[in-house]
Amino acid sequence: MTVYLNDMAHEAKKNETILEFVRRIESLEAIPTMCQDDRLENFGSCRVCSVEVAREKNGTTKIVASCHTPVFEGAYIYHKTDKIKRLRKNILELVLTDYPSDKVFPEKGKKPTEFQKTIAQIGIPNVRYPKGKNSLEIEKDDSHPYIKSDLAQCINCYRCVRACEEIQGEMVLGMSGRGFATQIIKGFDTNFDLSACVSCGACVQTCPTEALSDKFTTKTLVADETVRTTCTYCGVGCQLDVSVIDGEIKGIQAPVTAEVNEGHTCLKGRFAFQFYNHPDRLKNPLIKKNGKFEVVSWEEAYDFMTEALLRVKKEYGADSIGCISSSRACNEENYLMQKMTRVALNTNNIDGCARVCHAPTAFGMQKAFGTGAATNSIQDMEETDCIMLFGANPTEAHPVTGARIKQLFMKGIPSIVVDPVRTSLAQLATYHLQLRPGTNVALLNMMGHYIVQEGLVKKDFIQKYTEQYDSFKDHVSTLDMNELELLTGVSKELVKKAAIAYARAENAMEFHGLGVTEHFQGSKTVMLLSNLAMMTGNVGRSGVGLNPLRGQNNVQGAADMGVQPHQGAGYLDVNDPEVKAYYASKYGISGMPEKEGLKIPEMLEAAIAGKFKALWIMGEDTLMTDPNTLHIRKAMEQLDILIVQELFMSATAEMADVVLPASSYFEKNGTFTNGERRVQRVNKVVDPIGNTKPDGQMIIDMMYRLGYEQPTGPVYDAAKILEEIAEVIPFMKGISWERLGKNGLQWPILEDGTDTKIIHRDGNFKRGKGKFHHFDFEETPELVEHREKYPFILTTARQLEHYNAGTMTRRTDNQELSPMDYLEVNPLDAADKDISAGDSVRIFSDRGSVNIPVKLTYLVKPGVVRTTFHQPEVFINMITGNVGDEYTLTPEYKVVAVDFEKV
Ligand SMILES: Nc1nc2c(c(=O)[nH]1)N[C@H]1C(S)=C(S)[C@@H](COP(=O)(O)OP(=O)(O)OC[C@H]3O[C@@H](n4cnc5c(=O)[nH]c(N)nc54)[C@H](O)[C@@H]3O)O[C@H]1N2
Ligand SMILES: Nc1nc2c(c(=O)[nH]1)N[C@H]1C(S)=C(S)[C@@H](COP(=O)(O)OP(=O)(O)OC[C@H]3O[C@@H](n4cnc5c(=O)[nH]c(N)nc54)[C@H](O)[C@@H]3O)O[C@H]1N2
Ligand SMILES: [Mo]
Repeated sequence: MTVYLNDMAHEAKKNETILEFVRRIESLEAIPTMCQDDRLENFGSCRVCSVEVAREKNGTTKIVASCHTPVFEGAYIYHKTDKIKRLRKNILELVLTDYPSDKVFPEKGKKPTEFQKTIAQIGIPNVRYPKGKNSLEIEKDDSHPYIKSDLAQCINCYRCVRACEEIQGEMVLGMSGRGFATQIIKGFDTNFDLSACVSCGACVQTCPTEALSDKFTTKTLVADETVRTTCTYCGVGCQLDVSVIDGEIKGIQAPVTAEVNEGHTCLKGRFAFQFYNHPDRLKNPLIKKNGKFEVVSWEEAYDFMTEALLRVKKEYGADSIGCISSSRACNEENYLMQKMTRVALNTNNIDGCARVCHAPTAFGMQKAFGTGAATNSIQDMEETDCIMLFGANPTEAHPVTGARIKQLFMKGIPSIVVDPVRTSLAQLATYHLQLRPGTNVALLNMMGHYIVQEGLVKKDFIQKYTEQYDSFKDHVSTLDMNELELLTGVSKELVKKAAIAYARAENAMEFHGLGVTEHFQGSKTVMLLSNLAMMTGNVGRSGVGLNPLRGQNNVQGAADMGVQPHQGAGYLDVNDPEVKAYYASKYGISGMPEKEGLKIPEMLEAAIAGKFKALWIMGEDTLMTDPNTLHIRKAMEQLDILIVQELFMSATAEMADVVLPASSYFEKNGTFTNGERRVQRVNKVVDPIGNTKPDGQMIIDMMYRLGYEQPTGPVYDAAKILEEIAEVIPFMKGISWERLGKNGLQWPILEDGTDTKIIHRDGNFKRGKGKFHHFDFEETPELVEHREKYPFILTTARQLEHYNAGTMTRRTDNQELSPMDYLEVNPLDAADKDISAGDSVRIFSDRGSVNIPVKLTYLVKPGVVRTTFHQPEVFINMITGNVGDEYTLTPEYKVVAVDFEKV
């Protein structure tokens, strides 16, 4: 359509606002704004962006707010007439009446705020009115460890209120009062610390003044440098802009151009960076001598390790050595770790955190579809008509994705949450199926049964693209719904309604988490979730699919790189002779290890049996996070040598013979792969702390000592290693450091660099045909054996403020926000046991007991208790058990038979 800007004809886009149009044609500064933020709904309240518009040349003009007025055919727009300039100045004058006069200009040595830029753009008016709001006493709020408010600087633009609601989906901020007393309030007009604020900082980032700011004053910092990198915490993979002054990190903002997080991030990404130069950081290599750690040189540490590893290899064989790689470290480092294990130590004993996490997802989805990764992208959410969230709690664990899901739930999209806990998303969902922990298979069989019964299956899709449907159908059709209703504890009518909602939706999307995988029947559950998608044709286009919310920042990547004992880089089967020959030729060696390797629990068992002697752990706090601590400790004590690469003296590092100090992700280059297969750059922000080295460097150093010359040379260079990865991994042929650019690429990445948003498109399953499986529900041995004596079910999960072992988040102000793990108990159970809020209990299982403070809540049903596993003061894994998924041995952290008593 043709639109005229100052009488010049231009092509305008459909649905464009006048503001967008003028900014596109002229420049971002063409029209000043105050209440406008591209990420928020247009608001049109401040009128600073006003322009004159006429329907014809020289026609009568009307003044409109350009931010919320769409362009129209033949519009004549004038954006810098005298009338408009006067109007803007008058508005600004009124705003400045209520604004501190000493904040009109930027402070010395600071960047101007957005509002200060707007003032400069419009020109400072002469303020003729008496002081309004600012004649009142307005207190500053310093109660929160990260976020501050100084509402004297508030210009009532509502951006924070809208960001809180529209981006984060919280309604913590609001506006209250009238006239001069109008002001932003938190919660029921408390300070931040007592409000329900989730500390995401969206309000701080959007606030155009310093009415809301963070304690690092990130917005107005004049940084020497701002480096874009990828967050180290969860699998969402947020992009961060990190500001550096004098070689120190001073603040973090979320870039609005990031495809993954679009200018948003959670409190961990934005604020929890103080761990990186915490005094506790390990700075030198350590060797334990006579039970005490001594600082040694890198040479001494390497010599000691080389000697010990070669000795163990000679005495007990290569398979008595094993390595645990790190999903916190980069792809390049994980690639090197598995390569070193296989080519220099000559064993397939390499494993990683997926073992205790999403291994059943990889296994189950490979069985059903052929690929063990998310079928779709997070962005697809915008195109779905139904969301099923199965055993995942993304508002705590994947907060940026969680916030997006929350927006859709609040807008009323048909939604199903399957979770024994009434999570914040369960509270908003259309259907919450609050099952007994451990009964996923039974519940999914019910859903399958009802979808068949209601005739809602997509016969065409099933016939063309899948196999084994009939046996699945026959199986679920004969099941007794009354029996399963009793087992799961969810009314069959409710399950039926949810199943129908899922099956009837044009496009339905599944997201799942550890509530699926960390179970005795974890892999089976994944296969049944795959069935649900296939039987309703929900695979292979946008807005559908099976989307595991992968956990660690680089757990997807670690697996892609070959960090598992049965598959090498790119998931090729290490038992296959052709694959062996392929890797041997790529790695330039004569042959690959003979046998498939051991999984972590098998390594530990073998250690206890005296057959496994050397364990090398990179970035995992196995003692704290693997189940049944005493069992792990016993295994570690049997080792001849335990090597740990760490940032901190973790519980595991305490057990080690050699501790190597690693550089954190701020201090090195590489890539992380997020849960939607997107490989993104990790860019070095600051120099390595102390005498630390990137993990990749340590591994290369050791490769040489163990007799293997890494072809990319003795210096860890992420871009070069990425070239080697492109050579080895078939689905990464086209990857390169340059091509990754700012927003990364989603694999498969073709030779020409094209990436892939959706896999198994149009029924083209990676394995050929999608495969149906069917299973009966089976009670976990944990309950069968122990429930008489320990009648409660403990389920363990995570909380927003802390990350896994807590080594990092506990060394930030997040510890102030959340100082403890709590046991959540239903008040009815508490009453039975004479326990009140604030009490501590001793909780015990067949493995041991720990003390923990109690929180009373109706979010768990009677008979179920829940806690998190972040605080070593509690050390909850002392009581978790050894039952694991039948196929992958992933521990059943989600069902532990326990009892508890007041202490
Ligand atoms: N803040 C924070 N974020 C994190 C992490 C962290 O430690 N802290 N860790 C990261 C890691 S490693 C991972 S893997 C992800 C995990 O992220 P999620 O998969 O969301 O993990 P959890 O919170 O452990 O468990 C998810 C849900 O499963 C439910 N559940 C328990 N038992 C059952 C069951 O039998 N059936 C069903 N349907 N549901 C059940 C729990 O109640 C819980 O709400 O988070 C990542 N993000
Ligand atoms: N009870 C219970 N236990 C659980 C779970 C549960 O739900 N319940 N969840 C399980 C799951 S899903 C997971 S993934 C595991 C996670 O367990 P871990 O992998 O042990 O947890 P993290 O805290 O992520 O630990 C990683 C370690 O790496 C270090 N680190 C960080 N960055 C780097 C780096 O660049 N290099 C090196 N060398 N080290 C680095 C950190 O200091 C930290 O100590 O926990 C499992 N444990
Ligand atoms: Mo995980």
